[in-house]
Amino acid sequence: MDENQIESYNRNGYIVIEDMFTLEEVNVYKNEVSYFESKKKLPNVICEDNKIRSVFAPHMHSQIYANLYKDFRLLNIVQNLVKENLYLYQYKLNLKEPFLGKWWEWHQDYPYWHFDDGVSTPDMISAMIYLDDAKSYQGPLMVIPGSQKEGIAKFKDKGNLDKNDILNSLSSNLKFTVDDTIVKTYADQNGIQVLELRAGSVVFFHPNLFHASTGNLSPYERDTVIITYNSINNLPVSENSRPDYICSKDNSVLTEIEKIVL
Ligand SMILES: O=C(O)CCC(=O)C(=O)O
Repeated sequence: MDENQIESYNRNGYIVIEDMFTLEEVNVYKNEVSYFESKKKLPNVICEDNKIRSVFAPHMHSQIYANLYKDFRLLNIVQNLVKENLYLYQYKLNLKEPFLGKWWEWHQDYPYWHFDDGVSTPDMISAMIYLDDAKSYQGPLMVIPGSQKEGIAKFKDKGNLDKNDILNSLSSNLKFTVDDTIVKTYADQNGIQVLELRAGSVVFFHPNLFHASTGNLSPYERDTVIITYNSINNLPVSENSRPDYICSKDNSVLTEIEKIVL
């Protein structure tokens, strides 16, 4: 990473590295997704309308995913941005089925990690790897540049949605979403970027960045992997800690794998 890329991440709250993974690599990760189709009963496989929305901790079931989060290309960038020793905090596949895949409302990730898990600073970063070419009609990630500077933004009133129910952070009705007026203020100021990217591209984003995505009404899949890294000096402290597959208890410091044998 050069200084300009680091400055761009600090200003915008995200950076895109196009074609970081080759199509050959992406095909391996994509094929592995089908392993979870028959695993819908597992607690870490989250379904909506009987379709898989997210698979948490895929590395606990798949050697292929167990290698991916240590890939030197990912760790190199994350290390340059967070500047601390890192461990794997959260890992998931977000699968948006053709015709049915549901949206993600405007939200920040950090409130979940702060309030549910007791993480005290946003010294974290997520890497979203596209496993499909994603056009606007498939519901790719949308971001509002610079919105991470708001810190934890005022939440939208979600009526009596139970904030203690962990499932309310996993479905399309999210418990912590950003207040509409704040979203509009930032969108008016900085615009909304729709990240239409090729498979193999990666978005690195800050935990306080406002982001969202629309449903997938297209006949094409929109599969992604999201890996969240945390600083080893920022371990969560919560009395009601969430399951390991959502908030990893394994805080071994990550070291890079140079060449992953697929
Ligand atoms: O998959 C997406 O489009 C957005 C996912 C997201 O925002 C999240 O998992 O927090």
